[in-house]
Amino acid sequence: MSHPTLAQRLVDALLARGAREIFGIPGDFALPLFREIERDGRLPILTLAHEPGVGFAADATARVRGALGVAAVTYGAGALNLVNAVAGAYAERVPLVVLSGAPAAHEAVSGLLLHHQVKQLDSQWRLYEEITADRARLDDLERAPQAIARVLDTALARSRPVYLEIPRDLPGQPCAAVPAPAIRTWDAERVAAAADELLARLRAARDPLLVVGVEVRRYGLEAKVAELARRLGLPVITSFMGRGLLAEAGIPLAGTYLGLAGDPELSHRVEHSDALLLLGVIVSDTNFAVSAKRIDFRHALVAYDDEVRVGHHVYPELPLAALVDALLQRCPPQARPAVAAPPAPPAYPQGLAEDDEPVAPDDIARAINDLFARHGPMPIASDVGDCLFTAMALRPSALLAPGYYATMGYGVPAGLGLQQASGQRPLILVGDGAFQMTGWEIGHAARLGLDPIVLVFNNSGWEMLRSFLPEGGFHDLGRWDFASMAGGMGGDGHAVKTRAELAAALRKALATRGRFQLIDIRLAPGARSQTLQRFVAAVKRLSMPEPA
Ligand code: TPP
Repeated sequence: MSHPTLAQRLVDALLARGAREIFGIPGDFALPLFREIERDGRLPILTLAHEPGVGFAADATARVRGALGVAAVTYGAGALNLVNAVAGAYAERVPLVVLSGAPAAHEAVSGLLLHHQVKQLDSQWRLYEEITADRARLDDLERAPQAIARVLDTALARSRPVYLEIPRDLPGQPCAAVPAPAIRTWDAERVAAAADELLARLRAARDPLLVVGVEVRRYGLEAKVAELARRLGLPVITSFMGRGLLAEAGIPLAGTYLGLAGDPELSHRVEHSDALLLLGVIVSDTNFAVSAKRIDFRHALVAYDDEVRVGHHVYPELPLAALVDALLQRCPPQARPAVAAPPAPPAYPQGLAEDDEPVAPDDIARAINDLFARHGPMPIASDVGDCLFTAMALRPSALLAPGYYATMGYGVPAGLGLQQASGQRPLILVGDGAFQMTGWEIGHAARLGLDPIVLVFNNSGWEMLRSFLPEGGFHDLGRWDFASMAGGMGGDGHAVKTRAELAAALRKALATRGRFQLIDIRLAPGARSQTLQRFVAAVKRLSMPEPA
């Protein structure tokens, strides 16, 4: 029997850490790696058109499963095309593994410039240093198993992307086994002290609230955090980035904190809480800056990035999972009523008037809420633009979106990754501008056995930017007929102008399985969601305050 190869050992290690497929695009430096992985047969390779799509799709699988997502690319042109997606994964805490082919050692010493080389042979390595939590070059078969284990374990422990470079002469070489996934350890006394202090602060508070953020999902803690909220009687709010969290946890959710762009009552509660517990929340401008009264983080109880902060006390190297377990151990299982009245649950718009009026973004929210009411919620992947603000008016359902790093182009490929990882048919919300970036990836849906429903918010321009700077003529994109393109890519297109047409197209799309459905919603010029309008007004107010 032949000895397992480096590629097989890598596949073993990825499988052991939850990866179930690889999204990728090969090139000559990566062909041996692709060949060996395909021969091995355990991790399917799903190819797409363009590396940004590969990165976003793999990122989505990691977000859905709370496990490693994998993107495989070639050296130089491939890996550098992937940089933006990896940067987004870094910013938004996604354990995305980049496998890049690379020149063999003997090629590196030839003295010639190699194709795809930028400045130095290691220019790519140095670029990736900035956007990954750990890296290894697997150029030494003796050391490769330890290096693979270390790098992959770092991705999971820190929930950040990592980078593995594989010289093209080595994937088929024999290699020893990779160590099993590391079990994380922590200082039990430190965890106990942090949990005791947090609980004391929460119990003494007049109006404690819990805000949940992306780490809760990344570390697979949704059920435990929901149980904690129940036991402590804490009202639960999501951050903008954390929208969609706990949607299926069976506890009431008080909505999403959006500062001045959101529900005024909810914003007031959050901003005046005397014990605001932030679990796994990225403390960023999109999550918090658009607020009239900035949250005073000295009084917040913050657990994020392996650190717990209670006032001026900082507990380092303390994983969120350990903290949540310690808090649960200290709280009796019976649920407690909320200390103060929980904020009123948000009123989600519904009941679309199916008439001949032109469609506005809030009508899309209404139509989707009606659909959810009839058929149950569907998971959603959203791009950046008014579609994401519109998503804030949807009933709670799982949502993937780059709400903090805010890269365009995420929605369509992430929707493919979302269906691949969850097995559930998703809705994809995307603007026409973002669709022009990566929308073509939808043409791969049929080959990959996927059939998402894509809603294109077609307003013929970069409307979100236009709302910030109305006079720019450069926002115009012209009217593209996306509905007509769908057929040529293996799906069905529906052009929609009125509310009645929108409702009918959604019903038809839902009833048609096996082909992607694209609803090309021709929005009236200047039509924007209420949330976007409030967001823009708030940003303008805060960045250009009235003179005193
Ligand atoms: N390039 C990338 C990769 N990401 C970005 N966020 C931007 C540029 C800047 N940007 C933010 S929103 C936006 C642009 C260009 C316009 C989005 O247009 P569209 O997708 O049509 O959505 P709309 O704003 O019309 O709702």
